[in-house]
Amino acid sequence: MPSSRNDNPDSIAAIATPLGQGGIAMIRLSGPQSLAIADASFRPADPCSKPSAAPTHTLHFGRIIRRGRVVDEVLLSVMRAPRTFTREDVVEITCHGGLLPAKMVLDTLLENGARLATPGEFTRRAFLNGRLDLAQAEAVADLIHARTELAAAAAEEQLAGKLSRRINVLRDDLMKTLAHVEAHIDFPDEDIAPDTREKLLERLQAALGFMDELLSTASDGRLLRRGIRAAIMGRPNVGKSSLLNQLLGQERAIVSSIPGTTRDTIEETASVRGVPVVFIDTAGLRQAGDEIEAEGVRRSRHTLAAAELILHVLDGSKPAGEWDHKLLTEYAGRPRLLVRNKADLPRRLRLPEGLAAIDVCCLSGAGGEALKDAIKEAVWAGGIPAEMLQVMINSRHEDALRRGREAAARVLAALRAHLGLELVALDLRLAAQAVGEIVGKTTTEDLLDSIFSQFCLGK
Ligand SMILES: Nc1nc2c(ncn2[C@@H]2O[C@H](COP(=O)(O)OP(=O)(O)OP(=O)(O)O)[C@@H](O)[C@H]2O)c(=O)[nH]1
Ligand SMILES: [Mg+2]
Repeated sequence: MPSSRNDNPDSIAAIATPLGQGGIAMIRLSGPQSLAIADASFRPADPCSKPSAAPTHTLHFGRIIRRGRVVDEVLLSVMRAPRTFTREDVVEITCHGGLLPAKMVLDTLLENGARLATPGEFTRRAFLNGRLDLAQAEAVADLIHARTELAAAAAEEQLAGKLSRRINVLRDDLMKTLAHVEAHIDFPDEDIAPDTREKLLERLQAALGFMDELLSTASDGRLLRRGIRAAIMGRPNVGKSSLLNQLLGQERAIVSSIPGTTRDTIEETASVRGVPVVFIDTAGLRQAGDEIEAEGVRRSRHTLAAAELILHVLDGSKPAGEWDHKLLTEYAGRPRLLVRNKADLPRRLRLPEGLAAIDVCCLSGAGGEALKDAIKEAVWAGGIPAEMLQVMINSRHEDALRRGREAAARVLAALRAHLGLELVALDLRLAAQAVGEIVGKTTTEDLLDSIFSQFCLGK
């Protein structure tokens, strides 16, 4: 069970759609007074369909009235507990888009007794009321922030409870072992029978193996959630901005035959075989001609230092110059791909022994797909099997699992060495607790605050 429950909650309201102009906006209201607050704010077109008298999961047309004046024409939906996102009475009001109508509807609800929701508070209530566990609640945020279809698919699996189910099995297993060990503590004369000990060891071994399997998904999970940063680097005029545009499939950066065109860094995200990649176009590296270019070069260096992958672009139609060699040596130790551009022109570039490049032509787009494969291969060798997608853990899960694994490994060693069972029980309890944190069986207010504060308002 979650550690804190909402025994007498107030009713909360927030605008759930992004702020700005749009076709419609939606205001969400949740809590025990939702229907009463809706009654006070809403005048139904059909006088019989007062929200508090309406059946659950029904939609009503009418007006929001504030201090006797019409605020907006709206559609209001009534959803009664417990079949709602928060498991409380929920009212959703759809009004005309644009900041003002939505804000005035919200103000009306606040004046009639609702409190403004904090970020993620609806999802927090869904968690506290047992509608979602903690891993599922995090999946809601992952889904909202997903930048590729693959990331969204992973979030959907987590939301559906695939990870949670396995974590619960693991925790139950540890608890069963604990019960066994504790039973023997109560009868201090008897040691654990050899065959029982064998069984316990086997079960623990399996639990450790499973934890390792989950832990191995952490780096891919991180990749899917936040993607990687790939900086496009090279001498001026080699076609860096052209390459950025080609990878994005849009004319994002200015391309010109004048060396030193790009002054500032430009970044944009694209999906490369399912991985979100933030491509960063940088100013060409050379002895800067003026103050602005010097600042551009400084920014390029800064970006390059932080990038997880470097796409080093070279002009295939020109012999390698001093700067090419300089950059080839300078970034030799970093994860990088060499991209030989201008494949449509006669090749004059000779690469130093042992270096291989991918040939592309940014004018025709030739070589683009091979480059994307190489990028994917560089960051994500092997790809992600479908069953792994179901249990892609995040860094919080990783931390909890590591602690759980350490404790379980101590248990294994202690059992093998016939050490005292009290100590074994203590570590088993620690392991089960750490694993339980993932789904929120054990939580603290601070942990919940840190998770839900990352959500948007109205979610
Ligand atoms: N023939 C040929 N020209 C290309 C190709 N790719 C880019 N160019 C040309 O090369 C010139 C420089 O391209 P940019 O993309 O602006 O080069 P850059 O590396 O961003 O240059 P800076 O921003 O000045 O550092 C432009 O005139 C492009 O049209 C290519 O594949 N073949
Ligand atoms: Mg450029």
